[in-house]
Amino acid sequence: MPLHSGFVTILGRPNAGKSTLLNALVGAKLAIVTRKPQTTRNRIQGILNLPKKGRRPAAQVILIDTPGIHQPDSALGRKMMVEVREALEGCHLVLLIVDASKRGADNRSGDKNRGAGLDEHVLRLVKQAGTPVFLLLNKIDLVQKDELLPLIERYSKLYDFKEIIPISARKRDGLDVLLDKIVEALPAGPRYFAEDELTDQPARFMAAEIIREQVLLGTGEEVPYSTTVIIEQFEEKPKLTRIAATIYCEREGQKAILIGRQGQMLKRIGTQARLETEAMLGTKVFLELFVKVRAGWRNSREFVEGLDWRRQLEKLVRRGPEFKAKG
Ligand SMILES: Nc1nc2c(ncn2[C@@H]2O[C@H](COP(=O)(O)OP(=O)(O)OP(=O)(O)O)[C@@H](O)[C@H]2O)c(=O)[nH]1
Ligand SMILES: [Mg+2]
Repeated sequence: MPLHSGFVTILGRPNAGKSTLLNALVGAKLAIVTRKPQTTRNRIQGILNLPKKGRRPAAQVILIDTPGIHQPDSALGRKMMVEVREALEGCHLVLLIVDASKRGADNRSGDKNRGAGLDEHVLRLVKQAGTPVFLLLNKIDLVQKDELLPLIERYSKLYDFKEIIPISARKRDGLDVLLDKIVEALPAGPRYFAEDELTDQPARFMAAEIIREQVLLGTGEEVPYSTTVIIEQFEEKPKLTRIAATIYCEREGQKAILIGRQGQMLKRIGTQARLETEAMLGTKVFLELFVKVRAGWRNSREFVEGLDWRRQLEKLVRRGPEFKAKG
């Protein structure tokens, strides 16, 4: 039986559970997850190699996690939506995920960015993609069983979904069925990535995300949304990785919060991020953190573009030979 393969884009409103699903399917923490909406800011690929199982052929599934669909009001938001559209380009299948535990998931309450919508905005994106769509009703661990059928019925009227599958990404419920259906829906195709590859994200960028996750977990109000992390130094030796990173925020008051009384907050962020990075890399990590204010960075297109790790990587590669030539 030929290998089935293809690109599968996970799409949905902020906080629906897209990143949780990516991590659960791949079996590794590739994307950060928090309770705050708009946690994910760029597309993240996770590569899943599946052996043949009964009638299911062997498969390579490339999952793409995306930022939550919202109406952008900043350069950062617009960039996030570009990431969504790019993830949809040329994909073979869309997994549209909604938070089924939210009442009135197709509500028109006026809160555009809230939770589990399946409104015109989302459906328009899906239609543009022009691929088959699975609707995933997530967080069913929070839903009464007898509420599910009416929900499925209501959703099935909104669009010609290829499948409607109730899941709990967090409890890994329904994921086997989902995987079988994904493989079935994908065409026979090549192996796009080597079998030992888990993601296209460089460790350098994942380290920045781990720090950002700790900022999101540790702070409230507008600080999480005004913060970004840039890795200044990333030096990998067999036993020790040296990382220096800057946390950017937009105002002095936010900087004070990030540093905390006697540096307590920054210390906590640093310790937690270091432990996680050590687990990810399998080396000791020496992590140095700085906090800087960059007023209005979210509205600077240039700054936001500079955050794109694909661009950062291009720059590093371009710089590489030059350094060697000098050295
Ligand atoms: N109870 C329950 N909670 C879930 C489930 N899946 C995700 N969550 C929680 O929902 C919150 C958001 O999850 P994420 O995976 O970050 O959601 P996301 O869609 O990636 O969100 P953005 O990146 O902000 O767009 C987290 O607190 C998750 O733990 C689920 O199946 N059940
Ligand atoms: Mg996410």
